[in-house]
This record gives sequence, structure tokens and C-alpha cells, in this order.
Amino acid sequence: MSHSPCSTDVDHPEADTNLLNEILIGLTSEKKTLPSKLLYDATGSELFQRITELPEYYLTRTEKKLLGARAADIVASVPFEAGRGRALVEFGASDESKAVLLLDAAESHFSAYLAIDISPSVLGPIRTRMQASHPQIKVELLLADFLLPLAMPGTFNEMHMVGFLPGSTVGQFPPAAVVQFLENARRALTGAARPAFVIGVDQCTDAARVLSAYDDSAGVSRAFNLNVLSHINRLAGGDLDVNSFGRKVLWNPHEERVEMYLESRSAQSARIAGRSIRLAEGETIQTGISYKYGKERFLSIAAAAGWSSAGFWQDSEKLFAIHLLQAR
Ligand code: AVI
Repeated sequence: MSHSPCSTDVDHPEADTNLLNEILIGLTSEKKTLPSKLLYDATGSELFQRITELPEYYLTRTEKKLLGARAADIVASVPFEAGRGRALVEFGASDESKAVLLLDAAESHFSAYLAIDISPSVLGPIRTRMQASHPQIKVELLLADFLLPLAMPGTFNEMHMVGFLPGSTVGQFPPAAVVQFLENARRALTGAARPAFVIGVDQCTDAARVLSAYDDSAGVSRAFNLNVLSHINRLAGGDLDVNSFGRKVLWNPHEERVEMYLESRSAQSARIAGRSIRLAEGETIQTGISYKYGKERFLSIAAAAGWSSAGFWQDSEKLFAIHLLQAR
């Protein structure tokens, strides 16, 4: 995967050394883990798209309804500088369907949209669809890992930038990583004007409801997690056997997060990038976490990264929140 900070090239990149190291370190640690970005190869992105349409996965539906209903209020609450162009910058833009709710909001006046994603397979189609549906919006693509410090395209630095991270993507990261991301994002979005940030956060802590969203009856979430093994085999010339792993999902009430694991069905060894990896029977590999950040917890994380609250919206069941942040 390319971690190039400012590339609009969306051709298939090579696995880089950093990513291989991350994989090897994760799989040779005492508690095995894999970075969640590995879930999103082309197959993983398609499976995640299917997850968002599942009846149990309340997040996407609830967020889209909330954004659709409140987009004009959200945009009206951004303290834009008069006379300056407005740009929406989406981090982890697997598709533009939520961004267009903000771009199309009454009186939004955005003239540019930047889609940042680690998966080249999603970026090209975003440009094609946006050119057809929103020819008046200048679209830029950035193939990058948004957790790393990024540089915005030159013209965006003259504009008033609004970051956008929907989908509770932020829940994939522990608090310290969220602080780091929000700090990097604030620096990247600070051009000629003080930026704002619209961020969607799942705040449901009802264990039964959350667990069914991450362990659906159709088995799509299971396939999504197992696909990480095929992805690693392809990236790192590995021979991990997908059939020798099961999947386990837990709710951690202390951390208020879901934890997703692959579980080795037997003692086994595999080769990855020329290294031997051993797993005991029942040993797990953590493939993802999903924090459910309540309002106060999220705002204290944002404050530590130099952002203050400029607006907050939630659905009637208080499952999902949209935070509007402003750089201090
Ligand atoms: C992308 N992210 C916000 C999803 C979530 O809900 O944490 C990833 C996911 N993993 C399993 N199901 C969904």
C-alpha cells in the first residue's frame, strides 16, 4: 500500500516495508494483532459495503438519516470566513454518499471536495461519479493512510477546509491514536483559515445491540474479518490457511468497545514474508476494535488535540452522534 502523503495516482501500489513490518510485529507479539487498515482491500471494501446494508448494522442507516435531516444546520453552524472558497476533506472516503449530503445542503457553497483513502479501488470511482453528479465541484483524490501526517493539495490551503470523518471510523482507534489523528488533521487542514471538522461517532453501549451489529446472522462480518488473511497472503507472499481460523467477537464494558478476533482452530504455523509464524490452538489475532465514544469522552479527546465543540446532533435513540469541531 502506498503511504505517499500527496499522491493522486490510484494505480495498485506495492506493499511497503512499513506495512510488512507492522504485520510481522503484530503476528509475532505475545498478544497477536493486525492493523485494521488491512481489512480494506478491494474484497474487504466490498464486504464492508455489504455490512453497512445489514439490518443489524444500525450505524450507517442512523448516521445517514441524521446527516440527511441536519446537514443544513451542520453547515450553517460552521463559522466560515466570508469571501473564502469552501472545501470538504473526507478522511477514509470509501464512497461519497455521506459527503454529498453536506455538499448538497442548503447554503453550503462548497466548491471543492478531497477524498482521502488507503484503497485505490474506491478512489477512481468516486471521481467518475462526482464528475457526473456534481460537475461544479472540483474533486481531488489522495491515496494515503490518513493516520499519517498529510499535506493538502496546494489550492486547498487558500480555502476554508472542513474535515469530514463519518461512519464512526474514529471508533477503530484507541483514545491516544484519536488524539494523534485529530492533531495531525488540524495541522493538515489549517491553511489560510481556521478549520472545522464534522465527525460521526457511534455512542451506543447496549452490549446486545452492538454485538449483533458486529456478528450478523448472514455471516458477512465473519467473512470481512477472515478476508484479512487472504489480503496478507497476497501482500506478503504468505500461506495462512483461512479455513483453519474461526472468529470471535466480544464487548469490553470497561473500555466500551467491541473487540474482533480470529481464533486458530488448531496449533499451526504459517510463513509470511519469509518468516515463520506460530499459533497455538485457540490463540487469537485481534483484527479490529470499535470504541463507542460517549459525548464527554469524545470531546475531551478532541480538546486534547486542539479542537472545541461547535455543534452536536444525535438521533432520537441517542445511538449515533455528529460532532462539529472547530480548531482553537
Ligand atoms: C469502519 N468501521 C467504523 C467499522 C466499525 O463499525 O467499527 C468496521 C467494522 N468492523 C466490523 N464491522 C464493521
